[in-house]
Amino acid sequence: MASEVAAAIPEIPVEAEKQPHKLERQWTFWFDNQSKPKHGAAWGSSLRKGYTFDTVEEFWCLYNQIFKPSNFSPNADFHLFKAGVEPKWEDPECANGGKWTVTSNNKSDLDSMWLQTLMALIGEQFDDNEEICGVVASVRQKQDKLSLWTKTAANEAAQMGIGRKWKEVIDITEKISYSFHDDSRRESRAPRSRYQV
Ligand code: MGP
Repeated sequence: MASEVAAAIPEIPVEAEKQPHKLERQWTFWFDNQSKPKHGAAWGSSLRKGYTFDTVEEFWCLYNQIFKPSNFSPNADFHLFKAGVEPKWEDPECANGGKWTVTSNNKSDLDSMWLQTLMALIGEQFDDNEEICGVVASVRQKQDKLSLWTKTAANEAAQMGIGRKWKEVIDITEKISYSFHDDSRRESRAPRSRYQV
């Protein structure tokens, strides 16, 4: 009996077992530690490119060692963006874009929403993957925040689809709002909400 069972199990070549699991594309982690801003420093002067990866194994290693929000200090921002796209309004992929934002009063909610979002991004779970730029986790004293950046703010249908899917991914039912980077550039106050889902 034991030999029949053994015979039924296909032999996996040792080399194949060791192959890392490739992702659809390369992604980059970034961080911005604004906890000690230099006086008069321009926005983005503390933004640093972290690591670029393209395997599941590298992702877990980076996530576990560094990129968990509960490890983050107050006022830090952490980003996961497609490789080649900078987490700035000035980047050509982001320039005409905007962001969905969800706030959180609870550190463990932020941890879990961040992880679910990262997995959905690297697993290419959004129908309109080409519309996605990346995600930012902002750790703040008053209220933490996650923002999902997308490429073509004026494309309402695409943004609504992404917003709905994101709510499913992070498992929330409350309304979330979408703002245009263009409005953020022009208005010093919180930019107005253009779409809600
Ligand atoms: P924000 O994205 O609204 O940050 O930008 P947050 O986290 O809501 O605010 P905080 O006070 O809690 O940190 C806040 C300000 O940062 C903006 O009004 C801009 O002055 C500057 N800023 C933010 N971003 C994302 C950019 C950017 O991409 N480019 C430039 N030039 N400035 C930015």
